[in-house]
Amino acid sequence: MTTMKRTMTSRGAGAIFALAALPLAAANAQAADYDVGSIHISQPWARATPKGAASGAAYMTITNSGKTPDKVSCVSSDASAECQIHSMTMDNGVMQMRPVEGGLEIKPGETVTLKPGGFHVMLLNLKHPLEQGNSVKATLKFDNAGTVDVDYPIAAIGAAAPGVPAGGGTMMMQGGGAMAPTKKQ
Ligand SMILES: [Cu+2]
Repeated sequence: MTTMKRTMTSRGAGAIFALAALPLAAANAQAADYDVGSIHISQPWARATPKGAASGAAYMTITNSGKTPDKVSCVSSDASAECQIHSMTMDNGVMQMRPVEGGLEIKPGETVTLKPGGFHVMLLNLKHPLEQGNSVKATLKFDNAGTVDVDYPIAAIGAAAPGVPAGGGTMMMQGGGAMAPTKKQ
């Protein structure tokens, strides 16, 4: 499981293309990895949002190779007025999400994956829609490791994973009904 490639793309190259016609477009928006202290962040990505959506979500994998637990919070994002880390749980068949108070803990030696249906970076009060092929930046703060700016390449609306086209029956974030069948992607 440690064959993860460290991919650094030449910045800007992927962002300017309008690759809407290519099903694999999202795979071209390669994500960078980040290291801060003993924290490693891999495969950051975000989901495109429909026009008018109030919020969006971003995801990543965080590994703590240090000896002490760390906690991560989202400080700010260039695309939204507010940024939080949320948990998501199923309560009697209803998806509930709430802010992780005090930050999301990453124990020593632990890897936590933020992904649809689970923990996520919540971008609240979007200033503009998140468009596939662009990227969104967020500043994360780790209590021990410090602060890091992460670029999240934006995948398709409803994508289940980076580079994977939107599939049927994908769970949507809050205000969910907004997922109209769209030809845009
Ligand atoms: Cu949320």
